[in-house]
Amino acid sequence: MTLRIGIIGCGAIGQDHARRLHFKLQGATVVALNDIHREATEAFSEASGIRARVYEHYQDLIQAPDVDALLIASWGPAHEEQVLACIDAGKPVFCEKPLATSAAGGLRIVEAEVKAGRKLVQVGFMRRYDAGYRQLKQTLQAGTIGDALMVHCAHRNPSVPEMYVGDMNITDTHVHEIDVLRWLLDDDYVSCQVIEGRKSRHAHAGLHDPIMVLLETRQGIRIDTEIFVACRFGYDIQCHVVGETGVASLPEPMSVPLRSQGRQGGAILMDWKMRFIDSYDVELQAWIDDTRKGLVTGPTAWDGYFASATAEACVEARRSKSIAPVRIAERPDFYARA
Ligand code: ISE
Repeated sequence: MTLRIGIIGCGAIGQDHARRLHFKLQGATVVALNDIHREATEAFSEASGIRARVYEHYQDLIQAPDVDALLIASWGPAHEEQVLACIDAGKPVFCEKPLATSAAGGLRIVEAEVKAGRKLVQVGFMRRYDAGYRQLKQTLQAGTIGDALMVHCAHRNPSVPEMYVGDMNITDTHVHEIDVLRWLLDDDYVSCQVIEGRKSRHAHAGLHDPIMVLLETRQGIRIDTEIFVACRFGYDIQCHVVGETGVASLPEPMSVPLRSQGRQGGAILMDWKMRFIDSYDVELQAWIDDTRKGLVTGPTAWDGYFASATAEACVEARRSKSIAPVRIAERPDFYARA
């Protein structure tokens, strides 16, 4: 059975996913689209060759009898309501991060899913599907560097749009480290702190950039992450795990090492969509395969809630300029770790 998918939110990433699902991956077809910009979506539907039906209201798209599963790539504040509507309709849904923009919103989704009695939600934390992070996790699991003690990370973007302001460096950007490090270390967070660095002259008015976020895990592992979204030089993701007997690092993306014009080096990616492009394919193929079997094996609603609650604690820590506890509700058995 080919999985018939409806997509809510057809901006840049929604369009990329639509093409990926429809033309590149196996076992799925895109049959329905919805976006607040209806005309642009109709134009995309035609120009891309997908030729899916465009719905004015996402509620109608979710209810459509020929839509088996949903992918949500609308803007973050709309996610909670849309995911809840999918659960209500009993349809599997892949939701881009963040699952919800507040801890309370994430918890409402968790509660709705538990009530529905089966897992329907997967969250788009694609770094878990990245070959480099997977190799790093295998290295840690093999015990090659002993137990992890500290982790040093950097999440650098060359620039961000004007609409990226306030705490988005936590809720939109650092949320990736929040999820992937929890998965990598198989641990949960207990406290956090945010330190603002000297402000770069390239940061726009509504944003303090760079910042440093410190997390402490239940096992006492300390994590520092530099988030620098106007770094100008490239899209640069670093992760170095310090263990008892060694350091294991996230592999750099492949690029041709150059010796040329009196210099030695290689290119650095500029576009974040390219850095994890392969992991999007692996992630969505796994989601299609799982959904056809009625399973969710990727990041769950619980993981999405955990990320939103941790991000919220970081925002609180930033406001209070102090170390804030990461307060998490009791995990329902439904989401017990394997
Ligand atoms: C964007 O939404 C992402 O998901 C990227 O991975 C991140 O690097 C960027 O800062 C976000 O705005």
